[in-house]
Amino acid sequence: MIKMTKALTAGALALMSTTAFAADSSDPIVIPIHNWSSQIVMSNVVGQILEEKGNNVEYVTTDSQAVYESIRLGDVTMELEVWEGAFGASFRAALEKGGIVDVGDHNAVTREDWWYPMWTKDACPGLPSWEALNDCAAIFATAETGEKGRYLDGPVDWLKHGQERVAALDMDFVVVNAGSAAALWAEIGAAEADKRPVVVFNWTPNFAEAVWPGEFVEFPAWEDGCDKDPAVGPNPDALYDCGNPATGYLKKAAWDGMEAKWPDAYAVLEKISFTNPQIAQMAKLVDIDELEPEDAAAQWLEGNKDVWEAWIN
Ligand code: TMO
Repeated sequence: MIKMTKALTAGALALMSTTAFAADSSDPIVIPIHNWSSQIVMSNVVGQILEEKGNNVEYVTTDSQAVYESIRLGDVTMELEVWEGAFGASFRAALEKGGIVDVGDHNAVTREDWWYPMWTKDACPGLPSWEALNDCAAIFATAETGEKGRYLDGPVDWLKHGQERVAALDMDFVVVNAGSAAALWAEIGAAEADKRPVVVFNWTPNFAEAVWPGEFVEFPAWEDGCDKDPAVGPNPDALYDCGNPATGYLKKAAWDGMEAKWPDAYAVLEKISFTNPQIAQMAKLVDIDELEPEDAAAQWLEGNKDVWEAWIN
């Protein structure tokens, strides 16, 4: 009897290891958290979905560029918001080195660039052209920027290369980096009362589009290589003389060992796909409704069961 049980057990084990029933590792799946709201809420949404499935999840706050190196090395398991404009270069560099995989696109179109609330156009009617913006530079001048216009760029780790663009296109602007995303919203909010012209970094999908109608500045269109080859773009001697992609991707990425270690979770990650309105809603729950990210995620999951239950069954 004992012998038979042993044989059976061995047989069952052999069967398990050669079929698709391998269980996910109980080690925590490490999900990185960055410094803009949709990414923080989406990461909590996906973390809560994976916990619901029985996975262990750990969140770590990381730099949004260095994360691609951490994923490649397996220290971080996935990234849920790879924005083409801000992170395409770091993601491509990590892909070339190996250790990270492209887990596909969200059903979303993204744009990240210089942006103004619509009232700004009253003072600078030639907008959205970047040349018209530059001709209006003086209306964006502050005590801090002297004769030149002030452009409030994103936090440094988003690597928007605002300074390089100003130099490459010979613009009369001073680039100031915001300390946080909240500083961008404060700048727009402060300008709103007296409809003062402002130009700041912004993106879509985001909660901001539902609050302040506005437009992106139209720079020379992005071309592949604009960040690598000076010949690309209107200035033959400079990099970054183009706008960011106007119809950028939003990808998911993972450590290339994830599929073997957490096959079920990886299968869910492959299916996950959020849309522009869903992503804007995630940001709104934090930036307008002022929920904590984990509560925002729980609320989002509660209201969107039809969306995510299909991914886990
Ligand atoms: C990376 N971001 C969405 C803030 O531009």
